[in-house]
Order: sequence, then structure tokens, then C-alpha cells
Amino acid sequence: MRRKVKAGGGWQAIFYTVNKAVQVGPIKLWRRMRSKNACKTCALGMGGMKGGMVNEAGHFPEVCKKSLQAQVADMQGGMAGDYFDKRPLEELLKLTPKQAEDQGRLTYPVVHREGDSHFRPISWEDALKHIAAELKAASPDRTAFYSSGRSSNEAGFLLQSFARVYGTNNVMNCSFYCHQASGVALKSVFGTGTATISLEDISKCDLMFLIGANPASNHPRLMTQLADLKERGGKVIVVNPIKEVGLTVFRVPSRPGSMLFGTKIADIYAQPKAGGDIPFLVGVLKWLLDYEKVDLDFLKKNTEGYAEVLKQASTTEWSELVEKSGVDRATIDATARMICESKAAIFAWAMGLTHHACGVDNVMAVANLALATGNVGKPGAGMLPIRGHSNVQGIGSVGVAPELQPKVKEVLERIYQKPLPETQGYDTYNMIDAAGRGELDVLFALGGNLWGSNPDSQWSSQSMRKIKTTVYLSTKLNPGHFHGRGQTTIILPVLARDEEPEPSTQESMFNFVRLSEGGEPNTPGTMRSEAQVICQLANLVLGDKPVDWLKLTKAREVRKLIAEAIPGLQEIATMDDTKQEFTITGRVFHQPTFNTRSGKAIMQVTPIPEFDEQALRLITLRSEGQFNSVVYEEYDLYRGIPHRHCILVSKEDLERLAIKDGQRVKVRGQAGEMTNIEVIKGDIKAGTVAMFYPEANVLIQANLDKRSKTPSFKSAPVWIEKA
Ligand SMILES: Nc1nc2c(c(=O)[nH]1)N[C@H]1C(S)=C(S)[C@@H](COP(=O)(O)OP(=O)(O)OC[C@H]3O[C@@H](n4cnc5c(=O)[nH]c(N)nc54)[C@H](O)[C@@H]3O)O[C@H]1N2
Ligand SMILES: Nc1nc2c(c(=O)[nH]1)N[C@H]1C(S)=C(S)[C@@H](COP(=O)(O)OP(=O)(O)OC[C@H]3O[C@@H](n4cnc5c(=O)[nH]c(N)nc54)[C@H](O)[C@@H]3O)O[C@H]1N2
Ligand SMILES: [Mo]
Repeated sequence: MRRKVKAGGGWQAIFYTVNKAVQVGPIKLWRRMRSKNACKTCALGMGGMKGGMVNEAGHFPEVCKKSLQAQVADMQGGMAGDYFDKRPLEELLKLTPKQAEDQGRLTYPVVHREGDSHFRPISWEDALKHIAAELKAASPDRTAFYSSGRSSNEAGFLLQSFARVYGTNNVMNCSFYCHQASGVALKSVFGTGTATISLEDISKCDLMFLIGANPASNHPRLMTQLADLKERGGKVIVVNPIKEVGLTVFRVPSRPGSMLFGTKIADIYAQPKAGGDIPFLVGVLKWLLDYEKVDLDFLKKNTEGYAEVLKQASTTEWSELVEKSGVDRATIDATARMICESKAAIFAWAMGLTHHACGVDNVMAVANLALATGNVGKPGAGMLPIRGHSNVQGIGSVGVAPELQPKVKEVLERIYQKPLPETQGYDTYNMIDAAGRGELDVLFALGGNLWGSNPDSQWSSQSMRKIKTTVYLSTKLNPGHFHGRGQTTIILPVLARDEEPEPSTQESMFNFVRLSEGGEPNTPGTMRSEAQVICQLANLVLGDKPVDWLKLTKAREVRKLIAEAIPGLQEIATMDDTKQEFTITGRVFHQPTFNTRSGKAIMQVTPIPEFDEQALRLITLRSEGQFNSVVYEEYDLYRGIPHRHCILVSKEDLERLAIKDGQRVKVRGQAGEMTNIEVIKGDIKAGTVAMFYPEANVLIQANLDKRSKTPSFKSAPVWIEKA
């Protein structure tokens, strides 16, 4: 029998917590959760100098099941010394994401060479020597440096500095597959790529417009904020093709009333087709125009380009907007009415908007609506991209991206006494593409699972196999280590941030910079800190002049350089002594003066995207029990999906295709197919289906947004075939 909960949060989260605490020892776990380190999961941010489970407003206890999952997983025992002797590559290639995660902590470096039957242990010294020799032999433009968003600002800064002093701009981070579309859109509209609000603003808004995001699973602590908003009489509008149970009713574990009765979250739940957000948002704007509810004074004073945007809304027919969005007139009208009744609205979104070939336009369409109602540049209102990894924003801030701001480049050239490369660096997709063309000799990956996050898994495997030397710095195994192997593959075991000998810093999605004090690993082994590994390698490749890289293993020294080079991060230089955490200045807008040349927001017309109407649109998403490509639980309790090889299909599509709930089918995509997939009937918009990432990446052909280079992971054409 399939289990499905009737509300998000609640007892299941508490039972899970107790269960996990028993596994690793409650006292040990409590100490680790309360240690002065930034939380490892999402970028909502908690922990740091105020102690674990405390948010930036100082509120305690902030608890979340995901945070525990990540913590317990890092506290697992280490893999046995003969682990790899006992398991040939053939066997490792069969590990599922969950199995790979459950093998335990990596505690010693291993290497695999093309043709070997097994990975085998290698000493740190030999591993680093080998990597250094390969880097020295390679031309820098044939190498690439990737970082996930879990690493610290210090490790990220060292990584990009090392890569650039060595000679390449092929530096990128996971945000190219994540919020890059938000960054591009926000930068072009407001002149800044991040949230325009602070955490405090959420407690001042009276409406949250939540589009293309599932915080019930992925940012659970945001649900506490939404429950509070509801309690003080505010409203929530959800726009999502899937009726996510946790966005309907949520039981906040730390609130007795909410636990008992559940807090109703969505006042309006609009279900567009996947990729149907632009016609929906333009429709809302059209209603506001029709009823003279657009704030024209605000637009005239504070924006450019509004006339064209309003003209698009007034000249597009209702029939087209309703048809292409999949949302009926009554829901569009109600949404518009609720927005104009609000005094301060926050517009929040995540991957449901960015993972499309029209990702940048999607975010611009939200910005247009926020501006048309005067909801940016005042307290309690503004734009909130709900970020992914705990330090993905910081990794971008410190320059782990193909392009540096000219001023940052200038300072770095002074620090490192060397002109830095002028070439256009690879973004994430380009990097795999270059590998496929045989143009990559070394790939250095600081965390993450590049293979698993990439569309078209088979193509990724084939492309990555052509890289001469691939290096992964990881805490635990994932299938990417094997399927994304190079001709030589080296896996280096690293410490998590709360185990590092040196303090490190992280930036939340509210531009708040936290200090993590580090700590001791729970598992014995030869793991090193990420920063240490980068410095040691840089020393072997570049020597100690003009920069003494080994001196930079002292995090305080790195923070001095970050403060000098990165605008807004000056205070980081003295953090070791002051322990003062801070908000990066110039990003939060409580006045409608923006960082663009004219100081005005630049509104832009968002064309209505076209889709292949013959195909189903596939959304690939996260289950309730996973963190990106890491799977903790096979069952998705929130959606009632019993395992990972399922496809969520609407009642209408089941009838149209004459298939039944529970039936096994073949799902065909542009890049590949998956067989023996169980059909699950669910409340999802007709024409749209959903499967789990990363497994479903075998189906998806890379169809990139032109401006952000983000693949359309959430509107990929697929076809269901009866087995
Ligand atoms: N527990 C947990 N927390 C996480 C993560 C995790 O994997 N697990 N991952 C972290 C990372 S890196 C990220 S980026 C975030 C991801 O956070 P989310 O973006 O919330 O994650 P997704 O599961 O990708 O879900 C996106 C939501 O968008 C909806 N959606 C899909 N397509 C469309 C569309 O076309 N229009 C609209 N309006 N909605 C759509 C889906 O139905 C789903 O509810 O979470 C971070 N936090
Ligand atoms: N089809 C599809 N594809 C997607 C997405 C989707 O929704 N659908 N989402 C995209 C998104 S939003 C993102 S952010 C990317 C995710 O891309 P990545 O960030 O590259 O991938 P993760 O799965 O988060 O990486 C997990 C691995 O990181 C390592 N790790 C964990 N903790 C640490 C640590 O402290 N230090 C180090 N060095 N390593 C650590 C472990 O080995 C673990 O297996 O995937 C993208 N790809
Ligand atoms: Mo992400």
C-alpha cells in the first residue's frame, strides 16, 4: 500500500529526527547540530557564531529534517581500508545514488586508470604529485575547475585564484545548472544578482507569491516563515503544476498549534503547465491593466521599458494567455486581485522558473509583475530567489565563475603580480562539451556531482571519459565518481566544514556572511580540508613566488585577500577577531533606487515560449528524501511515491493514454529511455509529468537557455509507451 501524508512537516519529521539521533548517538548529534558552524543544506542559512540551529534574526530553535540528514550522513563511519579491493569497477558502476551515499565516509585517496579492474588506494603525496604533473604538462585552456555550492568562501576563492594564476578562466560552479537564470535576470533588471530583501522583510510582508519552488521539502525553514505570515493574517499564492501537499497544509514541528491542526498555507493554488508561467504572469498583469491597478506613478519614476511590457500585456489575447498557461481566467483574476490588495508582497521562486530554456525570461516576468505593483524597493517587499546549496551564493561572490568583474580582476592581478587570462571561460555545459570534443586534459572538481547534475547522462559519461585526469574532492561516494570518470580518476577525501581545522565563512541567500568555527571529524582518516588541498597543489604547480600558497592554508590570510578583492566583503578581514557576522551592503533595496546606470529598474518584454504540444512536458525534481544527487530515502512520503523509478501522471493523461495507476511503462526522451517505470496517478497539471532527478537525466537532451546556459530540466519533451 502506498503511504502519503496529508500535510508537510509534522510527526514524520520528528520521528525521523529521533530515529537518526539514535543511530549516531543523541548527545554527539546534538553537539554537532549546536556547534558554531553554518548549516550544510540549503542557502536559507542558519548556525554560525550564534550557534547551530539559530537563524540570522537570532531565532532558536530552527530545526529541519534535511539539516539532520546531512549531519548524520557526515557522521557515518569510514569506508574499510580494503573497500575498493573487494569491489571491481563493474560493481561500483551499479551503485544507486542511495547505495553510494550509504557506503560511508571516504577516508583515503584512491586512483583508477583506464583499463584497471579496480580503484586502488594512493598516498596523498603521490596523488598530488600526479595531479601537479598533469597540470604542468597541460595547456591551461585544456583544464577546468568546478565547484559545488557547499564549499567555503575561502576554498572557493583559493580555487578560482589558483586556476587563474595557473592560466585559465575555465572556472565554474553548480549555479549554472541552478539559479544562473535568476542572477542574469536580476542583474539586468536591478543591477544586482541576488535577493533584494533581507530575512527580516519576510516578517513584514503581507503576501508571499511563491512560484516554481517546493520549500516544504527543499527549504523547510521557510515554511515556518509562511506559517507565521498566515497566522498574522497574510496571504500565500502558490504557482506550481504539481499540488505539493506541504504547500497546502504544513505542520510546523516547533509550534504546538500548527502541529495539532496544521497550518493552511496556500490561499490560491494556481496550476500552470510546466513552462506556462510567462503567459500566466502576463495574464495577471493584463488584469491589473484592465482594472487600472498598475502603479503607473511607480513605473514612471523608477523604471525604464515599462511601456513595452504593458503593451505586450494589453495586446495579447486572453484566449492565448489562458490556453498557453493552462490556468483558467477565474484563477488569474483572483491572483491579480490578491496581489493588488496586498501592501507589501514578496515574490519568491526556485528551479520551477530557472530550469527552462526561457529561464531568464521567466524571472524577468516575475520582476515585471513585482514592479508593476510597486513591490520592489520598500520594506517587506521585493524579489527572493530561493537559493540552493548552503554557500552557492558565496561561491559566486568570491569569483568562482568564468568571468570576473573588471575591478576584481585588477585587484587580483595586483595581489598575484601577474596578468590574469583574458579568454572566455567555459560555463558548466561548455565544459562537458569541450570534454566530448577531446579538448580537456584535466578536470578538478571541488565537491558536487557534475556527472549526475548534467543532462543526457550517457553523453556526459562518454564525454567525461575523454578527459585525461579527473580529480574529485569529496566527502562520500556518488555515482558520478564512476560514470563520470576520466582516463585517470583520483578521488581525494575531504573534511566537511564543521570538521575543518580552520574557521571558514559562508553567505546565505539573504546576503548574510556567517563564520563557521570548524571542529573535529567523527571518523578517523586522512581527510584534509579543501583549502589545504588546493594550497598544496598550487604550491606544487606554481611554487612559492610571488605567492606563498602554503601560507594561505591559514584561513585568516585568505580572508584578508578576499576583503581586498571582493566588493562588499571588507568586513571579512577582521572576522577572526571580531566574530562579527554581517550583511553584504548594496544588495538589499528598501528604496526604489537600483544598481543600474540610471538607478532605475530596466523592465523587459518576455516573449511567450513555444513547446512541442505533441509531447508531454517532463519536470525532473527532488523527492522529499534527497539532497540533489544524494538520496537519503527511496520513498517520497509527501507525494506518495514509493520508489525512484516512477512517473507522476495526471488523471486526464492516464485516461487519454489509456494507462492505469501502478502500470509499468517505458518513458522515452530526446536523449534516451527508461523502462519498467511505475505510473503514479497524482495531482499534476494535464500534459505535464514528473520524475526524479538525477536518474531521469538519461532522458533529457541539453536544451539551454541562451542567456544563462541553464538546461531545461523542467520542460523536457517525453513520451510514454506501454511496455
Ligand atoms: N531537502 C533538500 N533541500 C534542497 C535540495 C535538495 O535536493 N533537497 N536542493 C537544494 C538546491 S541545490 C536547490 S537549487 C533547491 C531546489 O529547490 P526547488 O526548486 O524547490 O526544487 P525542485 O525539486 O527542483 O522543485 C521545483 C518545484 O518547481 C515546480 N515546477 C516545476 N516546473 C515548473 C514550472 O514550469 N512552473 C512552476 N511554476 N513550477 C514548476 C515543481 O513542481 C517543484 O515543486 O533546494 C535546495 N535545498
Ligand atoms: N535533471 C535535473 N538535473 C539537475 C537538477 C534538476 O532539478 N533536474 N538540479 C540542478 C541543480 S539545482 C544543482 S545545484 C546541481 C547539483 O550539482 P552538484 O552540486 O554538483 O551536486 P550535488 O548532488 O549537490 O553533489 C553531491 C556530492 O557532493 C559531495 N559533497 C557533499 N558534501 C561535501 C563537502 O562538504 N565537501 C566536498 N568537497 N564534497 C561534498 C559528495 O560527494 C556528494 O555526493 O544539479 C543540477 N541538475
Ligand atoms: Mo541548485
